[in-house]
Amino acid sequence: MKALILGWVMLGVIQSASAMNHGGMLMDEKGMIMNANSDNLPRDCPAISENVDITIHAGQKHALKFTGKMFAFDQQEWNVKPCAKINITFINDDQIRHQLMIHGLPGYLYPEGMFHLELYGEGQLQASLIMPSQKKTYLVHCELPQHMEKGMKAQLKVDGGDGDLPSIPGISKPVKADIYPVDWTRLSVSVLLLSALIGCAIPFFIIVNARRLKDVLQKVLTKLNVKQKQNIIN
Ligand SMILES: [Cu+2]
Repeated sequence: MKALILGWVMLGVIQSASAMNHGGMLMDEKGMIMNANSDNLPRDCPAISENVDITIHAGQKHALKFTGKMFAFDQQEWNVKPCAKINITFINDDQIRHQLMIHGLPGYLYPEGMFHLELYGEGQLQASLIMPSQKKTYLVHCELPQHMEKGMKAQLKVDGGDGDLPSIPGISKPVKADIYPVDWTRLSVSVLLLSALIGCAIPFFIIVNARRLKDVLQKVLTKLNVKQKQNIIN
């Protein structure tokens, strides 16, 4: 009996160690939730206006529809009413780490103005937040190096938002467009001219030598036929 009680106590210790809760932060071996808020109203909200359930997928496959991008969320924009409570289900479809961060929130409710979900690999997390009443566009992104630049950027609008953020895939133009310059050296110009010349010459050569090519082809086919028959006889 003593051993059983000791086992239960040990299990409790292990579980509490693997899922730690430090103030507004919840952490385990799969991921992390920071600054979730499902109860506290922003100062400018007399009540929650609506409950919105949003599922957000993150992963490389969602970037396939955007040229030159490598990572993306499955959607790039969400729109909610002022004082909406958003219940987010964050699903990472990749084997690599992704985050879902929302910036620009009021600091007295969300430390550093930030709501943060993170998954170290495939999996899912759920957390809620309550938006203020202000008509505003919030940045949603993954802050891992190069993930936002490679496409993992979106926007959350409250009351229609106050404009589009730059570089949202499929929505707004990038601040700095990706450029793929050609290095026009003598060699690259020569290769281009030579390729164009060969490309023009090949059809011309085929038309002029059509008969000769036909004869050659027939001879080759005849030889092949003869060889085949010999192989059958042998
Ligand atoms: Cu990411």
